[in-house]
Amino acid sequence: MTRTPIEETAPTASTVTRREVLASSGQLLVGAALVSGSTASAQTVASVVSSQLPAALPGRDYSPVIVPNGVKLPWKLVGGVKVFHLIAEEVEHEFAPGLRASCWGYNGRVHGPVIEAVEGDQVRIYVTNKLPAPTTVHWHGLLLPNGMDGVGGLTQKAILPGETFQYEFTLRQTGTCMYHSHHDEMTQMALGMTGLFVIHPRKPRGPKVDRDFVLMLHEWRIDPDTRRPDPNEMVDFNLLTMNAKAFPATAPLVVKKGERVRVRIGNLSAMDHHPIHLHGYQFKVTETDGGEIPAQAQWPETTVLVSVGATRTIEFVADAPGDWAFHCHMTHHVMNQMGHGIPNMIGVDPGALDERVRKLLPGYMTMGQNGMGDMAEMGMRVPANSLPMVGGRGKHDYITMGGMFTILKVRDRLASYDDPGWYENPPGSLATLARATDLARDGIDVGGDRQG
Ligand SMILES: [Cu+2]
Repeated sequence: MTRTPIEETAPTASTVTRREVLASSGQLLVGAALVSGSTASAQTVASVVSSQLPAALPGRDYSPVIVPNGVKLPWKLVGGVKVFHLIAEEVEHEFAPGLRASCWGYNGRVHGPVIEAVEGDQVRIYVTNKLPAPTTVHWHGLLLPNGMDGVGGLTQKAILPGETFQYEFTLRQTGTCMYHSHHDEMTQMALGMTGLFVIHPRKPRGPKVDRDFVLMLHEWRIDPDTRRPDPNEMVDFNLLTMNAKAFPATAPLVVKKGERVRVRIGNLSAMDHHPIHLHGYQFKVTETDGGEIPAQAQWPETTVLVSVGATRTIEFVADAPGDWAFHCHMTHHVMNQMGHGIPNMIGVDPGALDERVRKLLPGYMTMGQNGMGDMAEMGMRVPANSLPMVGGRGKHDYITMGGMFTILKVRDRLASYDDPGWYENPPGSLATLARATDLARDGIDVGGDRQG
């Protein structure tokens, strides 16, 4: 379940012929001529001309990113141009076992497959609309000609159902960008029509990164026992996801000790910014969607706020083995569907109420007097097609978080990057019940409570 599928149809280096390189250069020169009109600055022209480069290849020119729970969009090389094909369509998506919904996405995925390319590449992206409604695709954060920007009505006609549009531009930047529908935005993004667009530098810069993960954040309103995300919701989201999965369905980020880790995080939620917190580490914020942050300006953090419509990239060296929580710090964002908008029962003593109600409603039980934590564990029945309010079973106990939560798993040794299971805490490094002898030695009075 946690295996990371990677679709890569990269051609081998030998398939790039001199003819293709020359053809590519020729097209780029045409591109440069087109932008050298009155509105293009000399700088723009210079950067386009300087980007006449053959298509860069994975493994040789860059290390591909890892997409937990996701895939990458396949491409092929035609005349030196990287050709992609996005298909906007209805997608039956599973957020976690127990909850499926009818979403809108791309190429059978929610969110769409990650587009991965390299600075200087020329890309041609076909977009076929198999939805019942018009759509467009906006390339969010990319520097490109205005008519390629994908804003319905403003920069192009909408792509009608059944039509295929063609976008083409040269990548003149590096970093983590996104793509999303820019037609009936509220509906189409709420239904899932977003994706990440990663652009590697032409020449690797800075310390070599060993594990380069991408995560797209999103929020949804899906009422229990319904199958359609509600795009009209503007406040009360009940499903929070990383790469469109809610914990416990989020795949862990598996890393070997000592490896340098990068996590690129994008947020195209409707209304909420997400402060993403990593346990056990200090990381540096190395990029925004505006590009690289110079090393001397990078800021140490343990929580990075990823606002709506933005990406943030963090890096750290994984020097501390363990199972480290990595999650949104908004507490309602680590809950699943059933944990929101219910009456406040904290501290309520139901007295004989349960017994009396059970005469009318067999099996009734007043719940929530001590919070939500114990509710998940008791395995209460939930409505059809819904998730319980909180997480899943961990190594030591129940994990009382769900939603926008995953685990960074750092190990001394790894046979593969598949889920290595739970961390074995070395002796003496696990919080446990305090010993009576230690309490006595340190003069800690716990009142009448018994302690083992
Ligand atoms: Cu959040």
